[in-house]
Amino acid sequence: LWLEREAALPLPPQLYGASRRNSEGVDLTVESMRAPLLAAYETTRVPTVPLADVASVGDAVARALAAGRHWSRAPVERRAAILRKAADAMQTQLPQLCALLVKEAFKTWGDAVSEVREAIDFLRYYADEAQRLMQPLALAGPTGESNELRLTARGAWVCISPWNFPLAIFTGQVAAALATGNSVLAKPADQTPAIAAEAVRLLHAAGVPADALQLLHGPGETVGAALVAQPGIAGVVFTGSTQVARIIHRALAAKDGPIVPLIAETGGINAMLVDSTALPEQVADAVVQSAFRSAGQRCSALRLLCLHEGIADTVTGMLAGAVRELVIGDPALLATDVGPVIDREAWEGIARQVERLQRTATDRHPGLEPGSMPLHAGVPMPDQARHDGRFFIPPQIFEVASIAEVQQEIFGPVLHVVRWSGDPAAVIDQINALGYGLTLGIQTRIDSRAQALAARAHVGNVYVNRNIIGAVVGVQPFGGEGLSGTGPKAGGPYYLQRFCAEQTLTINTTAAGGNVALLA
Ligand code: UN1
Repeated sequence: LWLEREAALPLPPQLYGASRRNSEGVDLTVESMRAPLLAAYETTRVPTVPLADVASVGDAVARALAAGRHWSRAPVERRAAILRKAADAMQTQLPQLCALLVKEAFKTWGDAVSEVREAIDFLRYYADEAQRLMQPLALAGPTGESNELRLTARGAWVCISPWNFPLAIFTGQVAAALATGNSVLAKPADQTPAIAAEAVRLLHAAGVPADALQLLHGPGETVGAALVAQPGIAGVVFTGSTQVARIIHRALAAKDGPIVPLIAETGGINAMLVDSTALPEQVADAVVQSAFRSAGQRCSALRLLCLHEGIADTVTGMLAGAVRELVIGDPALLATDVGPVIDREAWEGIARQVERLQRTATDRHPGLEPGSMPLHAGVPMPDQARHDGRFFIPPQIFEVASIAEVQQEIFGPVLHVVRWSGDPAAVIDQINALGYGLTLGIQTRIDSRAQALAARAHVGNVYVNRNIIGAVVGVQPFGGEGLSGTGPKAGGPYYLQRFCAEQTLTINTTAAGGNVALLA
């Protein structure tokens, strides 16, 4: 019926992922760099990074403030040139940085290459953006006055970054603060300090003064908390869980002194709505990429697939087949699709959630063994999932009865599926009611429907007829609403403004003002 009323979108060209893989299933982007990547893997070691001394955090802030006074006075062109030089160094070091990401963060090679490129993009984009934004803006005023608006640095920023993009998000936060003339106290995730230390080394070598960018490695509960409690800091930028963002927000609110802004990018229960006009192969490909790539350890990852009942059996059948094809294992092997999750703690948390979902599914379908319920695709959860100190979760798909049942973000390769019929706008309302608002996928061949549903959704990033991960810097600025964060969007044209103070300068150009000009 819809197709009678509305012009259907043309069929897209042949599917995404497939064209990037050769006949052995190897990612072609990575394949073209096989020799330098593997050579770097042989020679790269993961260095230990010293823990910051909590007692000296105050001194670090004082040094950052002093260094920031010089750094902020440097012309923006000079700061931008330094960031571009660091980007060039990352480009040259791409194989070594990738190898470090594979060894320290268990990234697959495909994810590692994408991540280094994203870090480079952040450096270059914020360099360009700072040059654009930090030019004084002349504003119209009454005759006899000149008015301009300018952005200035705020001071010392605390940058707290996650292990899941330990180079790209780390570099993005730091580059945004530095480009705008701020100094930085960077606290990377405990699990991934070495790649952060390497980024800092490259930035220092490119010309960022040592005290203007300091790395303070250590647990959030001690080093992170001490940094946030410092009276002298100008702002905090954080990517991580909603729960930790709340802890930081409360800590900042409880302090005396200036009101300190928080930029937080947090989690999501990201959904994909699929209507009956969608192309099943395209849906299956987008779902596999979005839910299981990076072992589901992206805040953008797909958690909730909402399938129209007319297409649900076809899509779930394809998904079950596609998931069986995924190669799970050592991320250092080029053909691996899904590597381990980050550590034992993460594994235990996800495993507990998977057991709960298995129990619920077995209750709903009495007589079924765990691992054999209708929509439980993938390898059953192994009792002993530890290999070589690595912790694997095979991709999991569970059917649930309603959207409201999915209340918690599971940060791993676990997908919930729900069937719907009737009005798709009501489905969007239920997704909105979850309170998160990061990414949303819409799969439909009705253009006007995609537009209307996107407008109804309270989310930061909507993707139509494609996967919902891998936002590109400067092209798909990334960040969400509600429980998913404060905005502004990273890699977008409004991001840097939040790192700046605004100042207007009004000069009387008549009478005394004119005399001042004459005397000068
Ligand atoms: C995160 O996982 O914390 O679009 C955010 C993407 C990435 C997500 C990064 N930019 O997949």
